[in-house]
Amino acid sequence: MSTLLSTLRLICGDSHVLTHDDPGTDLSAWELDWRKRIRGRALAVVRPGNTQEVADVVKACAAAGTAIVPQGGNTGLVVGGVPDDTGTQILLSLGRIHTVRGVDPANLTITVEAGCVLQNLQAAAEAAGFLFPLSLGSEGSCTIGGNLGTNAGGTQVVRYGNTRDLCLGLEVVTAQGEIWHGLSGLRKDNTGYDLRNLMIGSEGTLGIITAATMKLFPQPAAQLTAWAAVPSMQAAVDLLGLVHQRLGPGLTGFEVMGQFALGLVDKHYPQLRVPLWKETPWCVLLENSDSESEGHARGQFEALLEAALEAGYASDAVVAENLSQAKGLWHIRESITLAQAEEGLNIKHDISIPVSRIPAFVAETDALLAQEVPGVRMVNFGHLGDGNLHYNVQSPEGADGKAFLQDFEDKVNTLVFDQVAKFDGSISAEHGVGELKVGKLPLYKDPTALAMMRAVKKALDPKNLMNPGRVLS
Ligand code: FAD
Ligand code: 2HG
Ligand code: ZN
Repeated sequence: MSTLLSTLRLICGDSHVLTHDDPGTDLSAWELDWRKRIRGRALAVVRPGNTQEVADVVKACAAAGTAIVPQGGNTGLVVGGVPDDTGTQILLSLGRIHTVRGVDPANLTITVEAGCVLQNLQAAAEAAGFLFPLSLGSEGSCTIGGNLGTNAGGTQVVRYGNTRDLCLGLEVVTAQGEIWHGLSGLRKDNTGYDLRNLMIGSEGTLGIITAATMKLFPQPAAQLTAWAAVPSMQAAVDLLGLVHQRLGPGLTGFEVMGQFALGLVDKHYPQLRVPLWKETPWCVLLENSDSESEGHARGQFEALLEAALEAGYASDAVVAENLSQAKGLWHIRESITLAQAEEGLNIKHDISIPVSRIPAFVAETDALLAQEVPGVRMVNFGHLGDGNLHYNVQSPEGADGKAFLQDFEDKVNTLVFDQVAKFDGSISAEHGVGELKVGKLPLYKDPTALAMMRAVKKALDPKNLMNPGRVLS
């Protein structure tokens, strides 16, 4: 056994250092990415039990010149959290470090360890009488460390912001194995460079987040959800404007879903009973969180939908009668990713464009793609309230998924990203760069910004051992 592996076993305990040599051990859960695009091979999967063990593991790896890939729930969509295929990298799983360290009700904060599954964090907040608003389709298995690593977005950003906006302080193990004790609950602190925001969204390339202090919010008195059929993307944007005007900060979710995307949910999960989708090119899911009462919320919501129907921004709408119906509607929205995976391999884009320009972007880019890939099927949906579309591309009906990716992935990415640049957008609004977009980033990122990013990486991780080849190549 190598000296490094013996040292890691001493630090974490034999049963928390897993290798391919251990009889009967299957490392697929850590080595295969969620989309089944890439299967890596780790030197070992290492599962430390606390922050000090993480620091000791990082020090041992730094001394051996061995690269580390941090991993939370392995739900990332850009191949950022699995090892490469060399068999030389350590996959560092945060899964055992998952305690809720404490709630400070007066400060409206919760301090939690990185491996805490998002759903468990939401539940801990609720048990303390608060709301932790980050919400993603993967919340049953993604971790707050991964959410911070990717600066995850989700369905409540329009009101509460991204993960970055929800974080006040971090505990981090640096690339040298030092511990930065930055678990501040302060909302104001101007004592120099913002290291917290540098770490958030760095996808494990600058250090390992081991714990975080996150913001809590009062629970709304009532929450109402509506599902509306809208005649065009422009109508969806107009509806968004009306909703902002009428609900103000009460608007907590505004999602758009294209007909083909909903058709996939209907095809693969018919029991979910997708409403209205057959009669309309787009549906919108919107949520109103009210601090007064259910009656107030319902009155406001019904008046809003009436105005939307009258203005022609919506052609039909249903309001969930109760929480279980509302959950059902959200479940349909969250099932699009899974339905698309059932349909076969695909090309994902998590782009952002100024909301006002989305209708023109979609019309123009749809037409260009149809020319480039005859028969292409667009799975277009996402967080319209944030100007963030999942502008996904499914192969033509009956095509072989692997051959489609081989022949078209690069062409399609270039076409879409060129359009995104033309419309002043970003090639990643939520999922990050990972490995899948690392080659494209230099083509679309401001060159001065890219040079600053490289300088930061070199300063904090001079040996390039923290998730190498991700974000920056
Ligand atoms: P992982 O996949 O394990 O890792 C992701 C990245 O973060 C990797 O680069 C990894 O190295 C790094 N990382 C992980 N833990 C740490 C740590 N402790 N310190 C430093 N770096 C770390 N994303 C959205 O933004 N919005 C959505 O609405 C959304 N919906 C999704 C729905 C489904 C069904 C699925 C499968 C994914 C969805 N995602 C979404 C993507 C994914 O869930 C998020 O990126 C999530 O934040 C990843 O968390 P994770 O714990 O699974 O991280
Ligand atoms: C979502 O918003 C996720 O559901 C996943 O970000 C998007 O599947 C996708 O492309
Ligand atoms: Zn999303």
